[in-house]
Amino acid sequence: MPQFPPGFAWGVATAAYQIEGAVAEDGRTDSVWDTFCRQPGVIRDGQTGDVAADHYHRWPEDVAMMADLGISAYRFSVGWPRVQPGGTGGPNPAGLDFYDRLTDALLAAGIKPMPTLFHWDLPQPLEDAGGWLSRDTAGRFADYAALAAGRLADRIDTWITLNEPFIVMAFGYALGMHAPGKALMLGALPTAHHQLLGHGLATAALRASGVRRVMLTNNYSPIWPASDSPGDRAAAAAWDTLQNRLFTDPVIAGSYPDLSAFGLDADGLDLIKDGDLACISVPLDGLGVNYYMPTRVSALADAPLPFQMEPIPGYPLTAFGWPVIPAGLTELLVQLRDRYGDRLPPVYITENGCSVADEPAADGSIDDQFRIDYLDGHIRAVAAAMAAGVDVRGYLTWTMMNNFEWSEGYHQRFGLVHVDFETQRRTPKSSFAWYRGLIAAQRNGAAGR
Ligand code: IFM
Repeated sequence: MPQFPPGFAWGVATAAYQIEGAVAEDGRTDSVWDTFCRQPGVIRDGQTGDVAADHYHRWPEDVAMMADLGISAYRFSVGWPRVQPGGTGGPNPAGLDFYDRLTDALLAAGIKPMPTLFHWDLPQPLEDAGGWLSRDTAGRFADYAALAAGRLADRIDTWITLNEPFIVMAFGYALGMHAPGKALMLGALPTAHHQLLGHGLATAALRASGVRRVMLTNNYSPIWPASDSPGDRAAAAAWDTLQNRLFTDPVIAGSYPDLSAFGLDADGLDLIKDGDLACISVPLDGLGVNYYMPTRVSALADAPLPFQMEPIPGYPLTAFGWPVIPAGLTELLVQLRDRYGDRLPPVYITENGCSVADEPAADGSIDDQFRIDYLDGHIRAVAAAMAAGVDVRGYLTWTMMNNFEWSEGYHQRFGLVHVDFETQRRTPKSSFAWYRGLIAAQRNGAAGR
């Protein structure tokens, strides 16, 4: 393994609804995910995040494990309906207390907290008022950001506004596989602008509260055409626009990409008001990159969306069926640098990981060599991008412990730590020991020797 520069952040990432549980405690009210999970048939086996990994009660044990792992950064998300139930009005002190205690414990363990303000748990009353289809939600998000920073910015210097706004738009509002379960196809596009405006307004609110460093996290994927035909290449370019550019060009370059492949003219959309793009494109201090796999697409004639996904044969598959392609991460990072040049802020890999079936052996141990190989390959891919000149400052794996994987419930196991969801017993897997060893070797300057 190559030696990474001193100060490179090694960490793990999680999200509130996926691990906390305690959905009705201490004043927390419903988010869109609580509502969505109650609908029959939308989540595998009808599972919910009601209890999840019970992190709301077991956080001291979890922070102790993180300290044992040796990480220098922990990306978690603040639960909006915990901190500001209903999404309007004043803060819920008990909700803020939870993140206050967590922050202090992390700092005491020498771990830098990196909160994400929105990892998909929109308060239900805001969804009832239009959710991200409504411009008003952007302003509500900035108010909530100010409440959270008002309590925590004295100890936390780096904040992430949104997690994966593309997935919120695509799965939540266009296809309906995620909360709030709307299937509007291209009618979901306003959620892109409103999330980005929320990012811009929240950035201003965070900085006004004394926050020094603000980031945005997207999930990116190199897009591969299924063939060299002009149709497939155009389809790949269209998907690239939606996933890799729609949420990044406005932030980094101050303008929307060409949306003519969808019969749209972004600049002509009347939802973009004067001053919006200036607000959205205030320079970031870091770009969060989540990477799981490349995407292969072919053309689809006479359809509302001009592409369809194709399988990528010839690679190992995770338990989720996702192809393992570390070189895709190098390709992606180099592409981001080539696309945005000097305007690309320092990059942090804010998620990367895999689902592995992980039943404990008779002696209770869990050998997830598949994950070790996955992490090893992807961390080397980051090193390759850095050798090619991309400024990457950190790597945070997804995820610390098994959790609620959205529509897959508890069936996909992304954690370094196994959780028995009957007893909530935590058991570090072999990947935990491997990652601990890697971090220690990096810290000692012993990697690559
Ligand atoms: O679990 C999710 C996470 O919430 C967002 N990024 C992808 C992960 C794996 O699907």
